[in-house]
Amino acid sequence: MTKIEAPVYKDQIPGTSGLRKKVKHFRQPGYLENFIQSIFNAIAPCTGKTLVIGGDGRYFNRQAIQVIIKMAVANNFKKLLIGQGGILSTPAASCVIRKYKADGGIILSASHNPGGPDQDFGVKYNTGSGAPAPEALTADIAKHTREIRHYNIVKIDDIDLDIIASCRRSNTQIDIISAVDDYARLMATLFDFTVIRSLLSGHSFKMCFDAMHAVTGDYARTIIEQQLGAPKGTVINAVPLPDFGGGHPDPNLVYARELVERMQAGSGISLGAASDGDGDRNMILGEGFYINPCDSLAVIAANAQLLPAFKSGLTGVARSMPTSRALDRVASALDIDCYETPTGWKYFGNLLDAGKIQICGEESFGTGANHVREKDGLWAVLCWLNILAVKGKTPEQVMRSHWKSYGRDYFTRHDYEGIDLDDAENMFNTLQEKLPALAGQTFGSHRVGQADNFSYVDPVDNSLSSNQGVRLLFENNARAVFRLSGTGTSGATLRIYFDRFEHAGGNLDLDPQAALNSLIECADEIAGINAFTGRSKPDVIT
Ligand code: VG1
Ligand code: CO
Repeated sequence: MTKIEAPVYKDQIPGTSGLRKKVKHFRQPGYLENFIQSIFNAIAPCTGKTLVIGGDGRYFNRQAIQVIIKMAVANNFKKLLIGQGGILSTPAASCVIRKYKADGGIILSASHNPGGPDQDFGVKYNTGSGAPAPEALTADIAKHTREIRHYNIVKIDDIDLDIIASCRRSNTQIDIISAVDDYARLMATLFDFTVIRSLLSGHSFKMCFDAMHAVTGDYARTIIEQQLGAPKGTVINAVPLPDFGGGHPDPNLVYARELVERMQAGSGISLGAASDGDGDRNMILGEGFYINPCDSLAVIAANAQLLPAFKSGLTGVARSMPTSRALDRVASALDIDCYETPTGWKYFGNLLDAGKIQICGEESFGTGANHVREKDGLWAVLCWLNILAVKGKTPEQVMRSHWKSYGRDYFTRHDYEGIDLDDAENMFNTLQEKLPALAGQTFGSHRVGQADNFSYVDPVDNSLSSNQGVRLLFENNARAVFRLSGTGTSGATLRIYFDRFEHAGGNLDLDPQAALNSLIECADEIAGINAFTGRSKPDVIT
């Protein structure tokens, strides 16, 4: 074992979902190594522990895994479970950690961010429950990165990641396992595969799943085509590529354009779905019909009793704060608890572990449940398939009848990407200063009822997370929420979320941008987006 002196990097601070930087940044001498050793130092002692390792297959995935293996051996881990080819989708990694009772896992992914030599890479640590490291642990890892003196590594040949086999190096057993099998088996226990199979193999129902050249390719082919009998070719862009084919593996209306085009009205394709770089996000489309993730979450919760996994009902659900309150309406109809958490999956972990919730989600195309501790793209698609198969309806019919019973929460998110960090900070500071005086003021047709910066006290461990987004709550029950992204790697990304409720008897057929237009204008007036950033319109609207 060699101890190598570690240069200290001051920017190894995990964001919303792990440490994300450009590949070039990760390739600085000792950069990856220092962060990995800091994880190991934070969870020490490593002796006797089992670690899961896998990634989304993006550029630098394989090299990084070889480094992590050598460091894990040097740090005396008992066992490593590594996805074949270095691949594990984020939900599959969570599944494997739980199934084999590993002590934790390292997932290599920058999720929906592009990949390639000039693009993004990321590292995240999940705990023994399979959940993303909670805030206290990520803070401890960051502290170790500033105090690190050396890292441990062994000099051994690279391990063959492509063949399922076991080997031993020093005290460490290294198992290369199937990336797909455990996850696929778990899915089969959660859904009625028989009813989905008859839907997919019939002639009246066609679907298209866009893997966006990212990690879900193999998972979707195995489950949707091989096990559920959908015709070959149902999964498109199914081969994972290190640069995701040059695309942006983010399943939304802007970046999943190929799917959106295939799903135009008249296409005859009943269900369209896409997943992101690491397989934890999902977008659901009907024929010529977009389903907002907030609504998708609400539909899944409302129909949970149709899914074998939730036959005995739900006790609670949760959503991130900026996610629309469509879920809350379902929870109140079901008379179950509904929690509001900060953005990021790590905040759901305690609620899931404590059995307080079974289903949860975020507006950012993330939906999941208690079967793993990550959001799960393919799981959400299987939920829809199962619900559609039982109901014998199209996605649009299911969505419209949901709105007819619960009303509709119009929602949109506007992203301003790559803005100057100082501009973003100035805008936020000014907005923050204005907050105390905003209540009672009227902007256009909207009167501010409450204006604050969201903080969250975890109901399980009482930990406090503050500064989780500026909320403007209007008296007509509309909201505007402002956050800065914690996953970007260049400049700042400003996210502004808008939502308002339209009751079941109101106009349910508006275009969300039109339905929210006056709110959008009012938010700009209050925050001065254009004045501070110089931008007149968002880069991405979802
Ligand atoms: C974004 C989303 C957030 C999500 C996170 C990780 O974070 O808004 O809801 O949990 O990405 O998703 P931010 O800080 O950029 O807004 V993934 O699929 O990138 O792991
Ligand atoms: Co992701």
